[in-house]
Amino acid sequence: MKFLHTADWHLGRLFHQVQLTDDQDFALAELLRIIETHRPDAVVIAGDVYDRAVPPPEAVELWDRTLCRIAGEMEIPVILIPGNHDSATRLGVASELLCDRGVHIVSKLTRADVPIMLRGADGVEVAFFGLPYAEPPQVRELLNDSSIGDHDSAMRAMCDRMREKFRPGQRNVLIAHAFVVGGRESESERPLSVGGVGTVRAERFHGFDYVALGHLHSPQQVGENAVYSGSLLKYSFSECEDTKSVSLVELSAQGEVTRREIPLSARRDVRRLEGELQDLLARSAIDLHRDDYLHVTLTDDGAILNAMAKLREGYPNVLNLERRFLECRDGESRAAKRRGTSDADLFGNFVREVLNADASEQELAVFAAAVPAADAEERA
Ligand SMILES: [Mn+2]
Repeated sequence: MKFLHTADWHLGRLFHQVQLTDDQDFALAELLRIIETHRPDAVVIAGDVYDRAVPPPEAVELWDRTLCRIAGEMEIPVILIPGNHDSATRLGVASELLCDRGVHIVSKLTRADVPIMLRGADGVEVAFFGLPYAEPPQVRELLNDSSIGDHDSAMRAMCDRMREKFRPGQRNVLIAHAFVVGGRESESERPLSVGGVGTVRAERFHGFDYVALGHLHSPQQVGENAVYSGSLLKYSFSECEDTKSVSLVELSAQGEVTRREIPLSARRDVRRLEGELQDLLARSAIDLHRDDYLHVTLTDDGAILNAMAKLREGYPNVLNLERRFLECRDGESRAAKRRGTSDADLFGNFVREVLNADASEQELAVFAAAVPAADAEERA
């Protein structure tokens, strides 16, 4: 049995006010090519198809188109669960009809212990258990078990129920959306619990041959055969160093797991740049990827008027701008550099920077008159 594991598409996401639908379309087109090339027996999506409970129409259209390509045209079964960003009810519309067409949306907790049985081209039969994301009280109510108070105890109870359905010699895969202890976080994940830990322990998954996880956006393994495929795109600047990928998993009749990460490329990368404005603008002229989404740290001293607008002349998609005033440059501290510079000179430099002209006699006089009052106020 060969299946493709992906998660955290977050369709409809805004990144610093930029609508990412075109970027997601680009990445999904590549995902479709990967599926066509490798012809897996199933595609597993471990939650957060959408970024919001009520996604924008473009996001729904992209989901519709992608799902029809995989399950319709390519006739490859798709198994998915809602994550904490999805509305289980909305994502699960018509799920009982769609399973006849190879689209298995496990959106109801009551269906979590009913495995989806699929047979691979190699004849290996696998039970896929989908666990839709749920808050601990929902699990407590479903199981009528007052000992369930957090995500960890809810996961333990749900996995226990699934294990009761294991058949001898059967291979079992769990699909879940959770924060496993020890996993590395990114800035683009929404915490699963307010004021609590929200984590689950990897040993809750014992007995499963593979656990296809969603939630954490960096691809990573967190337990024996418990894996985060990672998100479709970099959704924060904390993910600059990530290589986004999907996992191609092969599960043998004996339960041996072989996994390959297949990298996904992006229409625009998410990067950090640092330097002085003029240097960065000079570099932008020869930067083939000047359309990337950028976080820029400017290290210039002094004021820069309209720094963002100036930067965007070279790099149109600067999304975040930060100023860093270096304490020590050229072996000389700023304070030392400034020492001996009078208030009037500082003001003159500022006016020159902002207006591109020297301060007039009159302006200097107004400034000189205002300084003693400001000094007195500061001392008071
Ligand atoms: Mn997510």
